Amino acid sequence: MHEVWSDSTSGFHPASAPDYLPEPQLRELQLRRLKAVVRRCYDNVPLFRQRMDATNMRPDDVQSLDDLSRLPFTQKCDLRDTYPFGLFASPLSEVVRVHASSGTTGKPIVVAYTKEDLDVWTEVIVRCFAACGMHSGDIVQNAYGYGLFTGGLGAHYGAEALGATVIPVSGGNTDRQIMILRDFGVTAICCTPSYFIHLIERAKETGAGLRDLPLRVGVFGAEPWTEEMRAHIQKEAGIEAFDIFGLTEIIGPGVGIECRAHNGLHIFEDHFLPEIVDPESGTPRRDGEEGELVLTTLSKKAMPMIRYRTHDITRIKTGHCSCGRTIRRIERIARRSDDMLIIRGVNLFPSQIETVLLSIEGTTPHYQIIITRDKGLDQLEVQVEVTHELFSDTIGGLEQLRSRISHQLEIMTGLRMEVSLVAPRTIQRSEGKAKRVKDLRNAT
Ligand code: DLL
Repeated sequence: MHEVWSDSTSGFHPASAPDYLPEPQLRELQLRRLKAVVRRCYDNVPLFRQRMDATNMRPDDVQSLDDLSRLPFTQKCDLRDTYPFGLFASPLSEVVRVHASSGTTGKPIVVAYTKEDLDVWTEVIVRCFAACGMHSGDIVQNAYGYGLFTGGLGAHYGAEALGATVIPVSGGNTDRQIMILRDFGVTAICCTPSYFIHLIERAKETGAGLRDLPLRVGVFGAEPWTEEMRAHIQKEAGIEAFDIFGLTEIIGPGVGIECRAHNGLHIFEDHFLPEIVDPESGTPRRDGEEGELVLTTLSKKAMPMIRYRTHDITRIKTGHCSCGRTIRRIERIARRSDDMLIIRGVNLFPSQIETVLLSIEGTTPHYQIIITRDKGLDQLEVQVEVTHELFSDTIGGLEQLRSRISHQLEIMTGLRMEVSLVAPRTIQRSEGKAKRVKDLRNAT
């Protein structure tokens, strides 16, 4: 069993959490757990044993945290190839929950939790919420999807354990979300940042401004977002917005979160050991250097992950956080190594486009990138919604805005692209993760 903090209301004392362990103690705990998890995988997961045997490595060869880099990587395709239960390290009789991630093609990937795994998950979500200044007595509207997606149930149990009142509304039904926000005196909301922007917009349309509500905290994640989006959300809703990170393969939400310093995301590294590697060669990179985030679960029982390649690009921040937590931070995740689009030979990340759009007055955070191929040449169109005020402006005014966006995009990306200004509410809203890129190159 993992330690559970005792307190008369929430069962939680933030100051005693492992977030503040002195570094030598934290490293010692990590090494102890790393040795145990490597042994568990070797004894129970045939794929892992084969890979270790192929490099002539035995679990006892893990003697220091530096030995981590000698262990084999795990990739998403390993989960697909062993679908559905091939990477489980516990018998099914001990698995009390499964979740799955839909993925874009083919079969989903399946993950498993024992009772102890669920306790760890609850614990890290409690630590997340505490880092956002949430406490017992908060009223939490949980608008992450419930079901196979990890967002809903993951946040749910953590909020309950914190002693908050949870409203398990799940995603969608925007007008009902706004009604609940208003009528139930909600103080904290959990959803994707793109969905919250949609809530702000819909609330404005119905004349129910969010700024006047008791809502104080937003816990947003599951997709990349930018500082510009944070500024927009905080201004429009009058709340403090936090970035929460996680992935199905590792546990779900709760791998890391920002604290109130908003200077990177603390990783709960007593449970999830982070490394940064070169995305191509897999060679480890030092703290401070950008690369792909690789995570090892240190305490998971049902489905531990050794050196899982996340494809998320970030860096481990150096130096200490002003909040006093000793667990390390990563920089916010703006892109994935497999998100990169190659347009006429130039590398392009959708986040570059978003940064430009959000810095230009008159555009809204709703946009779509459409890629086609014409006579063998890639064509890129960016459709951007403009505000009501601007849309009713003169043709000259709109044209001026269009060429400003086009110019700024070219400076940022080095690519010329077609910009189309579209009427408010034309671009489809998502209730979960936003899908901004339509790559039709193989269809044209
Ligand atoms: O999105 C888990 C989650 C639920 C996280 C709710 C936060 C809140 P997956 O569906 O497996 O799991 O997607 C994981 O989403 O590898 C990142 O590429 C991306 N992602 C998740 N959180 C963030 C974030 C959930 N805060 C994948 N910023 C990850 C940027 C994020 N990208």
